[in-house]
Amino acid sequence: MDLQKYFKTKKEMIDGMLEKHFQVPSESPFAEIYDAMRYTLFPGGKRIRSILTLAAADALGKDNNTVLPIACALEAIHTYSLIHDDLPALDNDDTRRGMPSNHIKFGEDIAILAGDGLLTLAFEFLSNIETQNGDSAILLEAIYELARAAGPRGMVGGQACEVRKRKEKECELPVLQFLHIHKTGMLIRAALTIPAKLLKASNKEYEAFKSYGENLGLAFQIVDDIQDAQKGKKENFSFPSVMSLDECKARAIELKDKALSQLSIFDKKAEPLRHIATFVVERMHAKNPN
Ligand code: GRG
Repeated sequence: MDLQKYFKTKKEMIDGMLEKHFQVPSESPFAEIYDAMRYTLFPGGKRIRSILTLAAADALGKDNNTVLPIACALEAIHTYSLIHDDLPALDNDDTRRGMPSNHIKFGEDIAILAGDGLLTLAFEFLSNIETQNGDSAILLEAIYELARAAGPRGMVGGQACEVRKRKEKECELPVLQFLHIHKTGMLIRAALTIPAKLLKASNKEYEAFKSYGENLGLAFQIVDDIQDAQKGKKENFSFPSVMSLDECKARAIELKDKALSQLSIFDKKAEPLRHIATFVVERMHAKNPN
């Protein structure tokens, strides 16, 4: 299949829906906070989490429109995490995707609020979904899943552990894995499990998505670390700081293969998910990755 074409089509759907949520007239009292949120949301990055959500719906043979609010919620949370992560109190990064970071452009005060706004909007998008047959119990489960993945026992918890560990300077592999499974992996896993919940996947399908997401999430972080190391960036809390680059690459491939094996219960409708796993890991060979 043509994965680039698939990405383009899905990105257009996601961006189209996000645009609808992020329009506000310039004379509105909320224009500034919307400007700040839009600044990091558009054009955005790879949209990998939201595309995974649409690919999960495809694998189940379900309509993408039903899960588009989940896709938007994930992009909103991911964008908030990047804005807050760049702040002086955390990573203190002046640039993001080759542009001034949000706080450099809008100031720390508005950048903090832009992150808060995006996080809150994510739950607005999800709770506003119209469920088939008015099944609000399923919607509640989906909202719970997102809160759990993004919160203090998920992404925020992983980040908090990393902040604490950074003060200790050293980090061994099991601790590093724990941090990244939470910081990066939980949101990627949620990109699969939330649509599974909402689309009433079977237990077997849900578990397969969950494991695919966990393995892919960790592979994604290892590949990100490999790319940073290849650009000459030496990070203490990265996989190349505890393993050789060859060992990191072998581990990423092993995780990808594990992710792929979870998809054996699905038919060819899961081809996009299979190709995405390969794409994520092959990026470690790219000369100019984005
Ligand atoms: C709650 C402040 C806070 C942070 C949570 C996710 C996170 C922790 C911080 C973001 C910074 C970071 C580099 C995290 C590692 C995960 C990762 C590789 C993020 C980049 O995701 P991509 O590659 O980004 O999907 P694009 O630019 O494509 O959207």
